[in-house]
Amino acid sequence: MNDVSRLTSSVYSQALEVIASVEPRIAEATRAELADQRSSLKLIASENYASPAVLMTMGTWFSDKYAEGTVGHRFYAGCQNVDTVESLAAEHARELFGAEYAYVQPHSGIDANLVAFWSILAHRVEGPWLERAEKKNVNELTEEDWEALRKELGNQRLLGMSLDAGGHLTHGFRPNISGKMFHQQQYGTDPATGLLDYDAVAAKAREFKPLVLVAGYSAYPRRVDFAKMREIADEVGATLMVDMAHFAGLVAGKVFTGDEDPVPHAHIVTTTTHKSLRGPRGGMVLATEEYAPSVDRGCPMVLGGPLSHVMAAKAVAFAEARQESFRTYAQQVADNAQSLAQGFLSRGAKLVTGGTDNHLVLLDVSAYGLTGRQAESALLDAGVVTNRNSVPSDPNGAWYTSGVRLGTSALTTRGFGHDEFDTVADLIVHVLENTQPGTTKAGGPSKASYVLGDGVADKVRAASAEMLDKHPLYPGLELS
Ligand code: DSN
Repeated sequence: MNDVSRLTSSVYSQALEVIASVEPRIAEATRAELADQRSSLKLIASENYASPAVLMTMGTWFSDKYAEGTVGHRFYAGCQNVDTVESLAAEHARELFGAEYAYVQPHSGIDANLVAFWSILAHRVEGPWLERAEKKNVNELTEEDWEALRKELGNQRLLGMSLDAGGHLTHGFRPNISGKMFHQQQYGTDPATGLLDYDAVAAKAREFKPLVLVAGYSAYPRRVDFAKMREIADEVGATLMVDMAHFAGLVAGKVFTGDEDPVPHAHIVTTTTHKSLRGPRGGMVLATEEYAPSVDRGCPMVLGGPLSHVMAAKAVAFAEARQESFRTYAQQVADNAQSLAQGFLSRGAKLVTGGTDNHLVLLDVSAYGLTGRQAESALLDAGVVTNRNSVPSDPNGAWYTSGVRLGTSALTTRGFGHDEFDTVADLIVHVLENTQPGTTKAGGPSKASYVLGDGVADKVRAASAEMLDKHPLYPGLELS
């Protein structure tokens, strides 16, 4: 055991004792979570394992400090240390991504997207409206002015990728606030290939003329040409907003460069910090100087007080991501996704778009006669943690779905490589080939229940354990 593992073991063991002295069940659940994460194949494409340094940074007294506002301009006294933390996190983020401006306060990806939407509305709609009305700020508005401004703000257009094509809820999906606050339209993918069709996106944008064009995805297994998306945005006068939550680690690690790097092309880029980027749970907005002043007003306009302890952990994670070893990691994430995809294809599985060139694959489980929900549950029984996901034009909707999404970020952190991911594909296919759809209580076909063949779960768990033991999670961390 090296010094860091010894210290980590000692810190966590003692911390759990302190927690147990107040609420032992939480200490127990924390131990159980570590055991579960250690003993399962974590393939959820939006999850990872943050380093002990990142995790520990979140457990401090920075949690107790209110700091609404921005660096040097707070609504509370005593924010000198939070200012240090937020400045460092933003500096690391700007350097890591080559961004003009970084806003590290958002608590999640959805919060980051809300900040971005509000910033675009403030910069493109509210500001010019106030100028036209010859008002300096909203304090000068009469009730009639407010009504007129609300109409203007509430009638803006957003074009984003549809959820079943791989977009995110916040990209204009009707049930989400983004699909209600904006007059929205969605672009999909080519029905024959499952790939983005830039000409079709451009045609839709020309006809719809959105204020906001959203690019980015949470379940599209391919790279995006952001230079092309910017051309489309410029042609129709839209602001290009890219949600890179899923692939931020591949951007930071320079796997996606040039036209595949959103930062030089988009006006605003949003992300989470905990997926492929491997930081604490949280969000972030990167922007051009032009949008910086409106983004900077995110809190308290849209966000509650920043989580200072999490901003500190973001700074630590970004410092890690600036190391050469993170580039090696990011490349391995992409290479492993290739291995996983090839592993499936060579065993006759059906993948949306026929493969991947990022960190995720989308497996169409209808080929096994299953819904995504049945497949997800059967895989979990066998210790394989995934999440069900819609496939394009999914006949089973967003709840039952026909797909399972799998990502390589987490197991790559544990050290899995080509051979292990080929075995992972083999184990998953084995589970799916040995799972039958169940029936409802009334005897009809069920979209949820399933029957997993005898001995399948044990066999898969045993094969997984061999690989997981070779690549331990938090090596050397032993809780007393
Ligand atoms: N929860 C994230 C994901 O799994 O992709 C996005 O909301």
